[in-house]
Amino acid sequence: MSDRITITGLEVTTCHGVLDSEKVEPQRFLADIAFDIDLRRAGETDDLTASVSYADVAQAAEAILRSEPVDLIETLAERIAASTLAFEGVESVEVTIRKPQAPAGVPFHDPLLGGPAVTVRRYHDRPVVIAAGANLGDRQATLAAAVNALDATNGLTVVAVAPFVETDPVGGPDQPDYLNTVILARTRLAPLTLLDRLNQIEAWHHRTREVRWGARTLDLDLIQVGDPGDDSDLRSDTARLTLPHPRAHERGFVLVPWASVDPGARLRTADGVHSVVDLLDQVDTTGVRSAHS
Ligand code: PH2
Ligand code: MG
Ligand code: MG
Repeated sequence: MSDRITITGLEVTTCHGVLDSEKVEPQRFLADIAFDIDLRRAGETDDLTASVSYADVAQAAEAILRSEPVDLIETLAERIAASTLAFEGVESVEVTIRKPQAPAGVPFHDPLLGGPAVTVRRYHDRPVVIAAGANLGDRQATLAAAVNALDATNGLTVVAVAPFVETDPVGGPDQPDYLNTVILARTRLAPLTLLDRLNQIEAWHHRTREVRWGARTLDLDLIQVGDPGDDSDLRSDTARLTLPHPRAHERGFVLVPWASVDPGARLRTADGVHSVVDLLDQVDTTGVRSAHS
């Protein structure tokens, strides 16, 4: 992501430091925060909810600088980085903490911006599960191309791809059989940025959306972002994105390939976190066959 919001020169005078004298003599601490976030939608819609308010990020950082004294500016940088990354949409962050009046036993030329500083860079690295399906055109070639396009995405790395399965169509009008798979990846991208990318790859394959659940050259669905095993999975219920996917737990064409590529996988449903293998026991999988290619 090449978009970025920068907050420079947040200043708090307080008592962080290793030395006893620093715990009683306040000195200046300066924070610079730069975070990467997809700003296209905010720029197009003029809507703050499509971005992150720099005021909220700055005030959270100020509160960290003002809280109980700590020994290290590393600790301040780490805490501010974590606080900034927790804002929805932020993909990565760089935090610099300066301590221009630090008692380092040497003279510093510039009393405002001289002295020591630490910089930390932190980014999300979340597991993501993507379901892919195709039932028009060269399904095999389309799914393979989609996997390549995903792996070529900046900020996303494909980890594993389930063996393709041939499946009876579920719902919708009369239509050809599907080829389905599940792709495991890791990403620093925010879910909506990922969704835009999935839609872009679908569009490259001439995906159209006339009929709900109708035949399609390529369908890429976000199933889960983060890990429900440690409660780090993202939950979303907006017009554009529901996470985890609201129907994944009842779809053999998602659960079968997912369990085959990750037998330990877990999925959150309305009544809690379940192993995908257990969910598979509850669904009819007679329409799911291995695809011999
Ligand atoms: N996708 C749908 C609706 N029905 N059926 C199968 N077998 N495979 C799919 O990928 C599929 C479906 C809507 O996305
Ligand atoms: Mg779908
Ligand atoms: Mg879809």
